[in-house]
Amino acid sequence: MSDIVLFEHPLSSYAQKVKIALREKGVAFATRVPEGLGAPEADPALAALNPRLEVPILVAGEDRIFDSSIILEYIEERWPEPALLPANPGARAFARMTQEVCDSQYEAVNWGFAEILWFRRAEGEQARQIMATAAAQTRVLQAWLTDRLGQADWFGGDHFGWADVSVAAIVNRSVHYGLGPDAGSALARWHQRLIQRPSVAQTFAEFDAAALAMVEVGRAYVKSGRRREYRDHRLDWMMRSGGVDIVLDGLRNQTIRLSWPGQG
Ligand SMILES: N[C@@H](CCC(=O)N[C@@H](CS)C(=O)NCC(=O)O)C(=O)O
Repeated sequence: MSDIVLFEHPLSSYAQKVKIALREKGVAFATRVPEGLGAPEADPALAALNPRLEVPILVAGEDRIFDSSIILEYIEERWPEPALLPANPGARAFARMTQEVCDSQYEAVNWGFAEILWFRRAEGEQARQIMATAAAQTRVLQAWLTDRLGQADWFGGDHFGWADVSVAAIVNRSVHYGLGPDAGSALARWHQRLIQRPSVAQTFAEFDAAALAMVEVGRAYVKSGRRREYRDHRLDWMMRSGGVDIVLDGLRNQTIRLSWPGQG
């Protein structure tokens, strides 16, 4: 049994980021989906690992690390080869800025789309309008990424690296939603190269299997008393993209929780 355990969910873009990095480095690890994720009452076992009650969490011997970006830093420091971060300070900052926008602005758009598609927070015209808003914002973010990619094979230039790991699950999720980059565009060609990598192919296969199940269980998940966390960029996204009443309804009927501390 590996002493490296990743608490995760295969649909989480943050967890996928960590799995791709571990697999690129050839680090053996086990995965667990915490029982208590989204449970009506905070699960003490999960809270002991992360008071925010979020995955991913990496348990490595004595070390317990939450937050995908901090986990990525840990992985790079503990298993330096092959390096994901470039050596040059400017290039390192470039990679981290790409990660930051993917983790905040772009992830929130994908998440909002799933709140409608899988968790059925809206029906009819409102659902159509929120999904159209997400599609328009996806185009803006993909244009930003395309510009950053330029003519290079990878966001890291000649080498697959940190920025590619950070963009991977985020853009792949758009592809899954039918909102992928235009066929033949530099970003679409990057995605084609990306899915050839064994680290990525395995991670995306796990995503695909879970996404298939979600079509069936999304609505039931919310009705079963589980609460989804609305926080930071995600909450902001729902408020500015046509979902103010979704937030208020979810708080009233307890299918939504806000972030720790307070509503844990
Ligand atoms: N900043 C954190 C965000 C992690 C996060 O939001 N995880 C989501 C899954 S994608 C979660 O566990 N949510 C708990 C919930 O909805 O109850 C990271 O980068 O790891």
